[in-house]
Amino acid sequence: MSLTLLHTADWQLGKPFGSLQDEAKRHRLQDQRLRTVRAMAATIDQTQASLLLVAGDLFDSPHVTKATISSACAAIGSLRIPVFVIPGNHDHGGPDSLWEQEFFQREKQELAPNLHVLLTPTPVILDSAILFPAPLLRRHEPGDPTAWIRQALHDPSLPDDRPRIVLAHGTIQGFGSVQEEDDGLLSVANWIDLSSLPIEAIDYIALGDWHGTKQINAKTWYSGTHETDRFPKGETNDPGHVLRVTLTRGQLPVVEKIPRTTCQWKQLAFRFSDDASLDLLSARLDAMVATRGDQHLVLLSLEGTLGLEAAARLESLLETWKERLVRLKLDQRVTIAPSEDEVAALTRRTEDPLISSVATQLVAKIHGDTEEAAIARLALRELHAAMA
Ligand SMILES: [Mn+2]
Repeated sequence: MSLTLLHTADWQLGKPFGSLQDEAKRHRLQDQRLRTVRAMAATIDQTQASLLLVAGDLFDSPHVTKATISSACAAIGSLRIPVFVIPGNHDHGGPDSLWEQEFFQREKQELAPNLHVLLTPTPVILDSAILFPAPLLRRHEPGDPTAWIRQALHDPSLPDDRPRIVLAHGTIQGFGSVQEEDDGLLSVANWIDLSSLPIEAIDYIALGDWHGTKQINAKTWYSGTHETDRFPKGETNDPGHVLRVTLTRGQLPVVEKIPRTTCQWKQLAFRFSDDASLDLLSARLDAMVATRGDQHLVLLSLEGTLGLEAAARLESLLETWKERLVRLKLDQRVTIAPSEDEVAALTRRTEDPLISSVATQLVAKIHGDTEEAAIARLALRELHAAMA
């Protein structure tokens, strides 16, 4: 028998996005994570998936608000297929965890009867598959949470006609998340030792924790987060998808990446070659974002030199984009270098001897790498803008 499922992880619902100052924009990002869960209904229709797996970190923290729990349950309930979840390091299980709390239990029952939280390392036998969950019951699990599966796979009482799926959350690189223990020894937390799993007895390993979508081997994938939540970390990190996985017992999985993210976290590096290149930057941003500033976050790195007039125009351009975008993160390394004409216009103002005198003193200080020189350049830019 063959099974089509969706594999996703790291929703981190309730993520605070504390680095954003504007409250409405923070809510925009928080809300989008939830909307993207609801939008999976369309993916389920298109793919005819009959199961959804969330490989950990559904919530951002074990202490999310009750409102976050309610909206998560409502969104999951709207999906109308069984949703199987393991707790990850952000929303780990264990005594008194959010999963055990009465409020969560009640909301799950009323809003999301299709939600199944797997808190025990034991096989889950479904009509269409067998799940081998590796829930995290504390934030840093010192042992390999999948260790129990090595034996369990060989249990002769398990039906052998349906695909076997491992569901786990953590790192597969031993050096990836080294923790210092109380006794000063270093150990690796939440380390999934893939090489110890009998891969020939498994049909698919659904992993969570790494936010980019990543294939590890023919049967093992990180789905990545459904809704991108950080600026790009290298070319190989590619978040914002859900995976459509088609499984037949004993055959290699067929996996398709389906783009799902709404928010676009983009990076743009730009070097000003002359004052006219400011228009080029403006055009680049327009082309990248168009009228969808409410969906874009841009990490903008600026280098090069600009004259006083162009530097002031850059300031007003950045002011605009700061408002338009959900977030403008700036890496500003532009040097202000007044042109000869600009210097002359400020220092030879016979009608304003005071302005000329101040400008002359500032011009004398603008050269070099010191903080004083940088302040003098900014002061000159402001003086120039005031005289315009
Ligand atoms: Mn995680």
